[in-house]
Amino acid sequence: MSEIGDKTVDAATRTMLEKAAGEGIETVFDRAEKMKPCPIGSEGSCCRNCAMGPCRIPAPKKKPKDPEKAKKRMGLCGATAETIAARNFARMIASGCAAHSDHGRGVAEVFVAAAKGEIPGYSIQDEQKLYQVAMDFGVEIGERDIKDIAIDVGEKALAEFGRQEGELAFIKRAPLKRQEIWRKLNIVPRGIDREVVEIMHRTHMGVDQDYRNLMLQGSRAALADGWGGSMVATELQDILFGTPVPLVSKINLGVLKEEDVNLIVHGHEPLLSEMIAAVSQDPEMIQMAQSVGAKGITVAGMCCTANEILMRHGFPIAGNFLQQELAITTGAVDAMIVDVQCIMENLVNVAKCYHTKLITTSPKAKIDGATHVEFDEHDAINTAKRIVRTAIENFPNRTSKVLIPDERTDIVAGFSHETINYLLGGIFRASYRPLNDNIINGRIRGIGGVVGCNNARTTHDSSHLTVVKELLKNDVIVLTTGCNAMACGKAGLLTPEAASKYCGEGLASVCETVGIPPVLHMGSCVDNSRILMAATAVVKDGGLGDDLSDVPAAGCAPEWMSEKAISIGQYFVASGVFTVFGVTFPIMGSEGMKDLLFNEFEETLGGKWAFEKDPEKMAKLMIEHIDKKRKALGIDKARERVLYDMEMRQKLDAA
Ligand code: SF4
Ligand code: MSK
Repeated sequence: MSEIGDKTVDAATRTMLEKAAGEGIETVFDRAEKMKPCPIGSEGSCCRNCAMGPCRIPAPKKKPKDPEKAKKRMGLCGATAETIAARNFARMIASGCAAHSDHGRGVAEVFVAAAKGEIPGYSIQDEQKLYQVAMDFGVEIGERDIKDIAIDVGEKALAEFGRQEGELAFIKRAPLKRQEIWRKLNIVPRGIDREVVEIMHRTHMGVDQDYRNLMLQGSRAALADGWGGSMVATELQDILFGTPVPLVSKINLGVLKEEDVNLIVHGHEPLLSEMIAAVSQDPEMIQMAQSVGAKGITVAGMCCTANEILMRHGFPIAGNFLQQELAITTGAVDAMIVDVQCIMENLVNVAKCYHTKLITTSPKAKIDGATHVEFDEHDAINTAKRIVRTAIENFPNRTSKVLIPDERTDIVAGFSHETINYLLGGIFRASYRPLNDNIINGRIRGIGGVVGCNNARTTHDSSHLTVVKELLKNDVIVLTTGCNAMACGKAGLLTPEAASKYCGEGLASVCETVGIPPVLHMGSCVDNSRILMAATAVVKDGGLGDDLSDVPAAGCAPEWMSEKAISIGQYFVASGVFTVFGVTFPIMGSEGMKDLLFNEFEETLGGKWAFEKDPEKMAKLMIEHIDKKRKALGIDKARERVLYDMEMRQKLDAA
């Protein structure tokens, strides 16, 4: 058995692992020791797409001298290692795209109903963004009533899912050169659902058996995620709940309070959690909590639901993906409310060992043994009240000894790409110009997008922090989302003070001047679309090339685990971004796929993948790529800043 210190670098997680061990609670950390991953499946070499299989064609231990011989490895139908790995990879993209996009569809449905005034509790919060999105969708604005504009925007957004022909509307947000690349390769998504369905068709037994062709469709579906479903989710959520602006909050299990009724909202969608957050502050609810002996009500988030209510309202975060079982182990969680994605089924077993009510809320995501309170958006406030009441009534049932770790760290979050615009350029001249100028003059070396999950196969949060700290030291500003953002938050990297402590001189000076943290928390997994928009704004502001692939930038998911991460990675690569993944990579059994993803893609898509387990090397790869792009732009040597004195000015005037 490995030491607790090898399992996580987070002190609160260590404390809770000790408590869990002492109380006989099994967690994902224990199961990761007992059950090793299947070596054939993890390299993408297992096909079970028909009943003649599963066919397993593990990669040869040594690189074959004759590559033609390697191609002879095949399943019963003759499917090669390339075809099998590509089909599996494409299906991961389809699943990831479907998850993000179904989230987006749910938001769009609520948006239309809210615009029509059919559901109390939801209303338009950001009119400015509504107009912006209306223009993207070609919705007439003129003198029209805001309600009518919103209905049209919602219906246009919904139509993007079932669209059969043409191009998704947000594709036109990308730099023109990027759009041309996509059109030339015929990978512009036609409709979000269509691209997912086509992957499922093409990967059925005996259909598309050319790995390059499969990966073109994989790219099209991934783009349908990043520039489609995810972007729809982010934009409509911003209009409904408000576009994030910087705010302060706290993170880690220490945000729970022993004397309060504690609710944890976990999963991904803000539709219900927004209501729970609002209802928890209702004086009637607080009074009810006090009537059962509690001091008040604490609502904290977990995984990306946490990011959603943090970004817009500053609600605290209890932890990231690998901390979900441990939150219940505190004995202080009166209800954990889950919706969709990244919810471990074992929560139900851990909850049974304590008094915690595990409440599922989505008809799409039930757990055997949990309490199901179906979320009805038409009656959202009452659903939220019912759930908060359940938690309050459960408060007196606490059985075990409560132990809440003392760790809670200050964070600054809420960096939408619009906010970065204002912060850098000012209210009257919002622009990315100062960022571009600082990249050009070398104070900022480049941009690193570091995102993604935790993975129990690697030390919790460790790779996240190593990669980010290496980048900061080398003057690379970091944009973050998801569970990486939380790892950074817990380690104190999401505060302006982190600049002087962790950054190189150039980056520190910029962050200190603007007053921002060197790691900018941009939101949840669907909000990776904000990173696409920020990178696009950099291109459009000029001086750093005319495509996303020209920008000195790189992406990374050091501890990824979900299929959504693969979809995100592929849409970044297909958008021209060099992207490094850690832990494991599911195509390593295929030489052809390795060559395609790690090399050939750079020629066709402008971006490519890399796989590297060592976090220091991950950062090094990113920095090398950033330097390569700086060289191509002719900005590889930091320019001396020329300050004109009076004599020089006079000479210029006379010239
Ligand atoms: Fe085996 Fe081919 Fe069936 Fe896959 S599709 S399980 S490789 S026979
Ligand atoms: S929650 S997808 S573990 S980032 Fe979005 Fe974290 Fe990954 Fe889930």
